[in-house]
Amino acid sequence: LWEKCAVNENNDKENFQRSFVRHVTTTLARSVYNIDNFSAYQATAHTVRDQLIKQWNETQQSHTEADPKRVYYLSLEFLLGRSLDNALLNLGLKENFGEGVKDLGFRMEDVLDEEVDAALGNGGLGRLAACYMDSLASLDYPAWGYGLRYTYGIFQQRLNDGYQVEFPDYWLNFDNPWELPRLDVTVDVQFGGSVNKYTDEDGRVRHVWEGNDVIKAVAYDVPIPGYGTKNCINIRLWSSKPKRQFDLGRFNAGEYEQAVQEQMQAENITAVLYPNDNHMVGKELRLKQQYFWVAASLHDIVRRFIKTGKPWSKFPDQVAIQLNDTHPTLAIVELQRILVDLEGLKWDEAWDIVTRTFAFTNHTILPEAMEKWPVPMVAYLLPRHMQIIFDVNLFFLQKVEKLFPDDRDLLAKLSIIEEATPQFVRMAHLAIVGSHQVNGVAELHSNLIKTTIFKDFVKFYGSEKFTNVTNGITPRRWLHQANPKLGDLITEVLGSKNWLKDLSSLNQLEKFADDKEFKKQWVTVKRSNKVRLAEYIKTHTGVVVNPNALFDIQVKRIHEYKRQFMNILSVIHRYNSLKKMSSEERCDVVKRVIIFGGKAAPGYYIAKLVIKLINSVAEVVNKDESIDDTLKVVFIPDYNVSVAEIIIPASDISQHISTAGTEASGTSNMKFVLNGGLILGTVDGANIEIHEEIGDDNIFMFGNLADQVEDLRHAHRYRNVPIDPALQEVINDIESGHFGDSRIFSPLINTLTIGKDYYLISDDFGSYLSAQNLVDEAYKNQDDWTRKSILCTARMGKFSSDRAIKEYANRIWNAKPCST
Ligand code: 26M
Repeated sequence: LWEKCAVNENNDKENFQRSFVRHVTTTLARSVYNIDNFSAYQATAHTVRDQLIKQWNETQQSHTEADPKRVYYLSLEFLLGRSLDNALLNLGLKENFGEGVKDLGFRMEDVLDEEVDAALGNGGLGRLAACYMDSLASLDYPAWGYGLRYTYGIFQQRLNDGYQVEFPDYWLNFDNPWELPRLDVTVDVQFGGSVNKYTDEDGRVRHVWEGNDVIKAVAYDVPIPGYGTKNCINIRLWSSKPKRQFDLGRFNAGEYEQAVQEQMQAENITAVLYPNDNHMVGKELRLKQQYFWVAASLHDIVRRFIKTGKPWSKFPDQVAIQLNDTHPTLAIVELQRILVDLEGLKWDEAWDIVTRTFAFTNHTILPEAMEKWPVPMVAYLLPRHMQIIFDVNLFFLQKVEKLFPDDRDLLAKLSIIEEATPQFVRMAHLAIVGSHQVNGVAELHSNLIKTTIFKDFVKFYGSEKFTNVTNGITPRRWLHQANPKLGDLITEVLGSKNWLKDLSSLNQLEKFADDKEFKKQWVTVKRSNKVRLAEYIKTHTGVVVNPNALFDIQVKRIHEYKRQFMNILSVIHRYNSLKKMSSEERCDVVKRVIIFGGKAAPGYYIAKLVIKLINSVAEVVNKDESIDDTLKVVFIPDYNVSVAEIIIPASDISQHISTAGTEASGTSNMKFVLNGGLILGTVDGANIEIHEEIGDDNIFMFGNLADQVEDLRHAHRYRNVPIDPALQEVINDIESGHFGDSRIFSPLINTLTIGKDYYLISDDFGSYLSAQNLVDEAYKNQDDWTRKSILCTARMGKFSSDRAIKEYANRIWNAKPCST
């Protein structure tokens, strides 16, 4: 009967329109004669949603039947961006639905533009999680993501007098068609209280944790459709709600107001995403978020496993859990607690299951980003977990001692507990000890963690526990969707869309790198993307830029290690050089538009000053008519995934100029090159592997190498290293008040002097300027530049997130695809 009732509609234009109208009249309760772009968006989204739900159901049912090993990706951030265009393209509905929308009197671009971003992430780490979900779905892996459904995503950035101001991102204001509330899927999560001991019937001492605060986790499922497959996977996001059970005693005692207050506290837990990127803040609420999420997710995972009726010993054969950085490390402790306290397994047996289940990805070696939590805070919120952590540490250190009997230093260095006052739990140490594999995110980074922050663990475990999986990006969003014209051109010349499933087949473009006609088309596409960006810049900043100029772009979170400061200092240098030239000399200069974008963490004072400096420089340069439009400087506000989709396809050059050894990988570098943009970059992160793939001729690399950084810093600290003369001139220029009251910028300038130039801007400045000159020279030869641009795209196959996910599946998870 169920099957007979199921409507079998195909997705042609007419069926789309029927569904559209039905959603307008019923879901939206509006008249079809009176709908705006936003309603058209909602009606289209709901039609796509219906389709997603069907495929989601089929996929999940088939996975339940086949019962393969599952992969769970635990990430506190999923930076998904918009969903409609992505779903239309992945499901193959774009054409029919596009025509359907057009017939009804709307432009698809306008409809798509109504959607607000799902911005539940800060930057690289969160966007990586989103790309990985796209690949997991597209490659038919039986995988789920687990995260939090923040009421407020990453803040919206606006500019006031050149300063960043933050506004709350209340993204759920107008309904979210991309989530399926599962009000029946809930988990009670406890906090605080105490631990009681008892002896069980086998005579073993057992522990019971009695929390004094219980909060309800409610599941919201976000379907993630694969490209070119029926497979549709799930991201389960938890939202915190108060328990409906009231404490009658309290109400009788007249504590109504306080009781309501406490209920409201419950909703606080998932209220807001912490806006720090690569920086740890030790806020208690953040730790509560972490446990809330981990407890709900593990309960869900364990519940699903128990339903299969398999014995606990089979758990690691059925379940792989990937920890996206240390944020979910408590999951290790929670699983041990479930197995030992609740399921009654012996400690060693449980610990073996735990360590065979988890694997951990490290995303940074910056010391300020390393998570550590005060022991008193953990003990107060999670008393039983603190005991388990101490026991895990004890047994671990006993093993260390056995292998290295007289090395007390080594014990202190490896310990999960930092012996300070108060003590701290080092989450990375716990994550390493509780996992079977630890990986970095690019070759250099994976080598660095083995020789620096985790070197003592290599000594104990051997180096096999540590591996590399170079990051990747999804070509579906970052080429097909963001750059439809280039996507079409590639499809046309390669004769199929196969490259979207096998990115290495882009190498067939190489043979067109000298094809006149093809190059002309390539240039036309790039130019139209630059026009699109120029229009965006005009509307959002008021600055008019010339699409024939070289577009030079640095967009990423603002951080000292990423050195946007060095970039703007070099812009001042360029400006001063241009001013010194005669107008005849300026005729031969390559025109440049230098574009910045990115958010600073709200409490990151120096990063916010960098934004102010960029805007102050932009103001002076852009209104200076004496330089004949040879230079424009733009700061695009509120950089996010949707804005990235407009910016990235329009670059000639993008900058990835972190101090060597500091940027674990970078992923926007891959997006730019995939779209035929060249890189100006340091020998850092994935730049190195991109260089290896695309060759010397197609990238501009400069600066000191990672292995020189320590010595250079030492020199700055203990010797009087003179500042690079060109840099000194620029500093003098700022201090002369050329860009407004220079006192504003002293704390920033001081990082170069009093601050000992920790990020080595002075050391790299000379080679940076030389590399910039090479860029100008190369751009003068437009024909050769186009050749380079084509070869860049052609050689990016390695950086598909499909390749990365296959590596995780084969080398870390031991998971196989399972198609529906
Ligand atoms: C930690 C504690 C408290 C609050 C916030 C945090 C926190 C949040 C995000 C710490 C780090 C966070 O992200 C780090 C990150 O994005 N790392 C980047 O990861 C990318 C994907 O692997 C890499 O490409 C980047 O190089 C790396 O900087």
